[in-house]
Amino acid sequence: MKKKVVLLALAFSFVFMGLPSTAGWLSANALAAEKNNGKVIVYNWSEYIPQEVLDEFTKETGVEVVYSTYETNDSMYAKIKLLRGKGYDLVCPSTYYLHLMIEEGLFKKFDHSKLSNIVNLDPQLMNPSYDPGNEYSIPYMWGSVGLLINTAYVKPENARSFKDLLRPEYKGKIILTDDMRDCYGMAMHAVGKSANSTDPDDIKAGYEFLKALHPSVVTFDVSAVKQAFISEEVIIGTSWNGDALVAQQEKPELEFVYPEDGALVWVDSFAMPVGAENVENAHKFVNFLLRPEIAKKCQEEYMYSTPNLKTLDLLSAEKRANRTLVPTGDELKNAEYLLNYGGKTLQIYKNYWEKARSGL
Ligand code: N2P
Repeated sequence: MKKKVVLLALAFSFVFMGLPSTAGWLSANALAAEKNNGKVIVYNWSEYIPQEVLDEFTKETGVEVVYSTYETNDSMYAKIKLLRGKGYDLVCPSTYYLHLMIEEGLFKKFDHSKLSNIVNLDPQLMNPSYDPGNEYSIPYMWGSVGLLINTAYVKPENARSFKDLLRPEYKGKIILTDDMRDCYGMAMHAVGKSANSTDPDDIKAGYEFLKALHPSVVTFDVSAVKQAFISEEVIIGTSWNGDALVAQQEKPELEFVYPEDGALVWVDSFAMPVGAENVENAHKFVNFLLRPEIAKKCQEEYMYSTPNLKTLDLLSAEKRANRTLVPTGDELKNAEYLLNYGGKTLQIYKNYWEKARSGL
């Protein structure tokens, strides 16, 4: 950033001194940044791409990034649907919303010939059932919902599964993710059901769990989870693994647990809303994020798992061995991907969720 300011100041001083073209002195990158190559309008999860990376993209390409953020898939979906896919060039839905939005025709296809860095992505995370060939979605980050505990107060053996949240000693000290799929998914696993179940009896069982848990919950939240743990307002609850790792940097006694009853896994992928106007720049932006060293910057800032195999190679041995970040053992044994379960079932979940969240 500082460097950019210095370069601009230099350029201005040349203009004022009436000197001829500065092309010989300025780097190719700086020159590119002076050209206005248009923009790309990105709507993404908050705390997901560092400002430094956005600046670097603009500096290199001259493309302005118009960037805004959301806290949940639900709010992103509501907006894109309302605008009928206009107004944004890229969004970053999780698996199940991606699935739904592809079905609803809200996205347009990527041109893979413009995404040369796609080869860096882990084949295991490519070609999902809901988007064969990744025509509509390019994985950006992946992670899980598990338990976060403060080991100063919670013994790991008393927090092995989501079910343990019901233990009386946690009453008034619990935070839950304020997101229907993540939170309800946790409840479904706690009662031994699939988080993607469409069976009304299963869904009711999940609701009963949430209802029983409600008196113990201090807050439902997505944006202040780290803070709630750091300030010790809560000592146990559900969390995304990235948030857990970032909070841990400040409070080492925090520990992320992959619950025995099964974590919930998501892959967040970039997709182009059907009304996207800056398609060329959207491709440039995604391809830039797929560069190993750029994906590394994003990974290091927010601590989610990267789908970029070349980036994994660049991480320190300590990081690669961190099972919260790179779950390669038993951690994901009973884990489940959240998938779209369709309109009628969604409504049943929503009705129960509204009630459960209000403690009714
Ligand atoms: C980062 C958002 C994590 C995304 N703040 C969870 N799908």
